[in-house]
Amino acid sequence: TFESEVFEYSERDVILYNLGIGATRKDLYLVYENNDAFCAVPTFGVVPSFKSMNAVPFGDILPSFNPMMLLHGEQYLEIIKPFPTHGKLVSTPYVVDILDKGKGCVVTIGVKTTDENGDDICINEFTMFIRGAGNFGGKKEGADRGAATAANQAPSRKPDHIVTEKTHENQAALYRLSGDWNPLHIDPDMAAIGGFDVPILHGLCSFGIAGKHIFKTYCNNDPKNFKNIKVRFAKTVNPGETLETSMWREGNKVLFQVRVVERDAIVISNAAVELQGDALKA
Ligand code: HDC
Repeated sequence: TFESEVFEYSERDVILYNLGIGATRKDLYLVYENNDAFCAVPTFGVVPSFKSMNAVPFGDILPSFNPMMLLHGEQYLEIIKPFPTHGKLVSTPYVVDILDKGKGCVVTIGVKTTDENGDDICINEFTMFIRGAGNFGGKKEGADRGAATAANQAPSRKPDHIVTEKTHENQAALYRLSGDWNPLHIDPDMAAIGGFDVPILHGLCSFGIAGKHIFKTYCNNDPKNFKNIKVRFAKTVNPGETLETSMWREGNKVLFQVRVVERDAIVISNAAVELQGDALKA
């Protein structure tokens, strides 16, 4: 394991996160602390772990590491206890797997987050795809870790629900204030080093937007109904593009994918949310 980091937050951080994933003044329960149902969209669970992720010494794990070649490849988040709207949480990262995919190296870092009493709050798995860092003679396939590695193939039938949302040109500039300060998402010169024409949107911003669509559609706006979420970031998204989330309910799972409408490109694939609680009755 790596160093633990403490993340102390207030309602302000919850509102900032919700705004960063496209909540509006009309979503009072997401942007107004005095609303009775005020809560963080459950994908907020990635935020407390970020400080600890930023401290992971990738240069020690991977020789000649270039941060601009790192892309977020996949994310898994499991919520054990819904987040308080303020508090102090402790996150501890650890290495889950390092894979050699030839054209890239795939590194998965797990992060366990607990509250002040030591009770588990959530577990994340961040999978990073580091372009050009493969062919080091490592293993090619990881272990089956259940929901964290599920293939989640989108069914061929028509989606049960589709939600479309245009992101804002300033979406990445706003989202980064929730803790991912990576210059790839704001600095045109750094984005160019990574091979991009413009700073790209955070994977976890699209993840949050899609997670919000599923939360609103299937969870009756109650975080207790949202168990876990897993996605693959299949293609990059530029701030300003329109995201279309297609959802298919299959038992306790909502399989989903996200398409950029302007380019007809699937940007999130192999994705699902597992429901629990009252959401299973519907
Ligand atoms: O899928 C390609 C891609 O571009 N995806 C989009 C990536 C993206 O936009 N991510 C979000 C933005 S970046 C970001 O948000 C950074 C953030 O700030 C970081 C936060 C993390 C904390 C940091 C702390 C410092 C790409 C380039 C990833 C792969 O595409 P290709 O090169 O075409 O690969 P392909 O031929 O399809 O597959 C090769 C093997 O790799 C596996 N694979 C593919 N996509 C993957 C992936 N593995 C994990 N994640 C992905 N997204 C394939 O399965 C294949 O493996 P195998 O040969 O075994 O089948």
